Amino acid sequence: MFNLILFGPPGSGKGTQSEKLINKYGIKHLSTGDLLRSEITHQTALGLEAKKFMDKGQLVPDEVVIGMISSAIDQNEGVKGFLFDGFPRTSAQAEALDKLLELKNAPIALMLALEVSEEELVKRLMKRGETSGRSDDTNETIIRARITEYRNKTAAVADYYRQFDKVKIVKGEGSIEDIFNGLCNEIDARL
Ligand code: B4P
Repeated sequence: MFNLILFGPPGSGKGTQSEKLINKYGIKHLSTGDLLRSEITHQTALGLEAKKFMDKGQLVPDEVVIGMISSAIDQNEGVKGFLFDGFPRTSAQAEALDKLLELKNAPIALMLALEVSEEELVKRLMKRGETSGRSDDTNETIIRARITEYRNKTAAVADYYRQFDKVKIVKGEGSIEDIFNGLCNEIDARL
């Protein structure tokens, strides 16, 4: 198995690049943001609980997200690998993911970290808010709260993987194709 993490602040292009990466490498996309939004659409108890946090730009509690990812991994036996998008977002999530993958003898091969300036992030998310229908994209205060959550709780996750020499930083500004090529170069060097 070949397991990757696509990392970066909200709006850094994780969702956008994930689509292209899974097509090229044939691995399974697991986005906690998408999984949570699907729970909200289906009005499950988990979704209703998660929405309270997401609407404020806050992270959903670790136990909720870890349980969700654990069952998604179990439901996808036999895949070539996973592309984790938007997960892990805290050190507790990173440690939990390592334990889950240890059981499958398939550790994380690489974390790709997209780097984008804060002003560009806000601009992209406000623009997406015009059409996405996502309540967390429509208001600049909520967008900035998400970026603050990233700085306070998520950025340190890269340090966790850095100690195992698994982090590669890729410039996340410029054309989608150029950024994609930058990501592929790092992956191909590790394959
Ligand atoms: P996510 O769904 O993960 O959303 P995101 O980080 O906001 O977006 P992403 O990074 O994928 O967007 P993209 O850049 O592709 O999370 C939403 C919420 O769910 C979180 O705030 C949190 O509450 C909760 N959550 C999710 N996972 C969690 C976890 N593990 N633990 C706790 N809570 C969790 O796209 C942004 C825009 O930029 C798009 O419109 C795109 O078209 C545009 N864009 C992309 N690349 C571009 C480029 N190169 N140039 C110009 N525009 C570009």
